[in-house]
Amino acid sequence: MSKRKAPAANINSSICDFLIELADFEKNVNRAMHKSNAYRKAASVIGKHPTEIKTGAEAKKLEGVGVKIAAKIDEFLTTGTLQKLEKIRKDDTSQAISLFTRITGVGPVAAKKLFDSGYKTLEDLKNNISALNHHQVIGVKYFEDFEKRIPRDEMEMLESFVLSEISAIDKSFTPTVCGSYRRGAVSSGDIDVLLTHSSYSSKSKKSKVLLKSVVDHLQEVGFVIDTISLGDTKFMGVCKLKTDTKQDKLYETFRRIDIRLIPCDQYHCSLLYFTGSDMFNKRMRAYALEQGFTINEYSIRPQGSTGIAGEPIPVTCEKDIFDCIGMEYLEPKDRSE
Ligand code: DCP
Ligand code: MG
Ligand code: MN
Repeated sequence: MSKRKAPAANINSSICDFLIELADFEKNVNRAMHKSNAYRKAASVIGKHPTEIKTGAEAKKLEGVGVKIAAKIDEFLTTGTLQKLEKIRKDDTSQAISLFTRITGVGPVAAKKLFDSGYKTLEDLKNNISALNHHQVIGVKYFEDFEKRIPRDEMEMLESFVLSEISAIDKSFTPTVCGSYRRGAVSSGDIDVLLTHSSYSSKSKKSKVLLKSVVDHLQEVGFVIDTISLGDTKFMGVCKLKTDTKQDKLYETFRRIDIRLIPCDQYHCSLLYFTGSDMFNKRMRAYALEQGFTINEYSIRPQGSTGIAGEPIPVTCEKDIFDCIGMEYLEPKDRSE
């Protein structure tokens, strides 16, 4: 295997920062997804550019940077700031709506609704939880904790705890921590656990109790603290490690945990999906379609000329899925985009 060089430091990070701030504004406040994606795309291309960009015209040569973004880059490079951003940062409405979208369970539409109903601050929401659904109540309750990234060493402790507790229930469970952690990230936003059971396949009856038995156990041992939602195959909740007396380490922060129960014959496609990143998944799925295959979180299927997908293709590992569509295999750590 070829050794990959560590990614170079982003020499144009100040340009990327303002483009991402604009992307977030367009998405969260204006709900203008096209504009938001355009800013995000430009930020991604510029972030990979190896030399310092000194003019808008220079940026415009890159794919995904158009006239308007080039003009903003010129303004930023000559004045050191952007009028548009200065205005957004001073605008109370934009600031309140942006803040609300940081709450789990609150998207741009709900944020705008809450703002229009007269709520302007987190305090307002905490004092009026009847305006929120259950997911949003949890989001407000743990707002500060959920904003904190989970350092990798804590992710390792969380992984070993969850794995040993689940194997204590039933050795036939296979739990895998996916998401950014499996990609080797130095910190993660939450814990994503993929769960299969050898007796559970897509041909067997849906199990109402399998996932619940795991969640119940994790609750009984004091690890799962709150539930956002629990269905037959998907759990979203809140957890916290107990104090680690051996290492004299205190875990005080509540963390978001997702658990997905997957039929064992769909394990590899789910592992691929749940490992991400979301950008990588989009890219791989688009590539698969070009090659005549449909990939989703359950299966890979040939895409017939009629537009109807065929039967799932059996796979024995993630690499089989890459091979199937003729894409070079990428290790999880190389799947950030
Ligand atoms: N996923 C996806 N598309 C989405 C959301 C999720 O493909 N819209 C997949 C890829 C993600 C995985 O699910 O890697 C887990 O979702 P997370 O939101 O937990 O994302 P990450 O674990 O990658 O990042 P973070 O560290 O922020 O949790
Ligand atoms: Mg995650
Ligand atoms: Mn997640």
